Amino acid sequence: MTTPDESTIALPAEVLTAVQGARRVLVLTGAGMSAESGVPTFRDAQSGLWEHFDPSQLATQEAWGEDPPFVWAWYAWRMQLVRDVDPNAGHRALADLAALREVMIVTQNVDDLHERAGSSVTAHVHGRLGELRCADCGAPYTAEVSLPVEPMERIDPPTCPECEGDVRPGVVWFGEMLPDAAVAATDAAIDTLEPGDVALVVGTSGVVYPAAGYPAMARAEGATVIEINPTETEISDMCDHHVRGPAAEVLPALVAGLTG
Ligand code: BJW
Repeated sequence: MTTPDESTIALPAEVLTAVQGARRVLVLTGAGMSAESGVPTFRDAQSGLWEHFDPSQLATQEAWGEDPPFVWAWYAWRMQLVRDVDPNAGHRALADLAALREVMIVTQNVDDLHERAGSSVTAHVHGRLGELRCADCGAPYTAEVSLPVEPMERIDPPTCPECEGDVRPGVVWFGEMLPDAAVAATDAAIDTLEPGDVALVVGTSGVVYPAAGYPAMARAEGATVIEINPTETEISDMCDHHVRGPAAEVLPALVAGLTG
């Protein structure tokens, strides 16, 4: 876990002023939010067994259709990895921010680190790793699954007790629709924004739609859009302000600036 060093973060005065003046803060998070917890970002080079595989090809129905045990083994490994890490200082800062402003978190992340830090999440737009369901009949699968201690190349997915289909992770693969409830909750959250409110766009490359369109939707409601990311992204141009630093340092500095 990263220890925040607020002194290294140059928080632009206009960023602090914008958040100070906001009634509501919409927080749109991507994989970079969990990077400092030790969860690799989606477009980072993968390691070990999966280093030769492109995650954007593994996260598809086609990959699952071709080889469910291979895809399940990747997800089982990631479930195990997420279970063993902790929320970072950025997750905790967002939980603290909720005591100061109305905070609505919409995340593309399939982990549960916001919740474990104490935040209530408005929407997981790409689903959740732990919400398993049958790939055939859609029945939720709630039994314990055994997770590998070491990565394994193939693991048979659990079997659905209703129809004997393969059980899959409750995530949204490319080409699949986002969950209706998550889309509705996100639209409703964006609709509540008014001029003077803020959208923090944290740790996303802004390449995957429709999520990459949410910052522009927030801006259309009058919100000031602030990107928090060490590097420039596909959506940097439409953001009002940028803080080029890691989430686990910038977010604690932002909350400290509001309270200090
Ligand atoms: C840090 C940091 C630190 C690092 N601190 N930051 C419009 C135009 C073109 C295409 C489409 C379109 N609309 C829809 C599409 C198709 C497609 C799409 O977007 N394709 C594009 C890639 C071109 N979208 C879909 O298919 C979506 N469905 C859909 O639209 O349904 C309707 C439809 C159906 C059929 C046809 C057409 C439309 C579904 C998208 C599902 C995405 N699913 C995944 C996998 C989830 C499961 C899993 O985890 O395995 O979601 S893909 C993957 O990307 C994952 C992520 O949530 C998502 C976004 O990634 P993210 O979070 O941005 O991570 P990275 O790794 O890309 O970036 C990390 C960032 O963090 C970087 O910028 C770093 O700099 C930064 N960073 N350290 C802060 N410490």
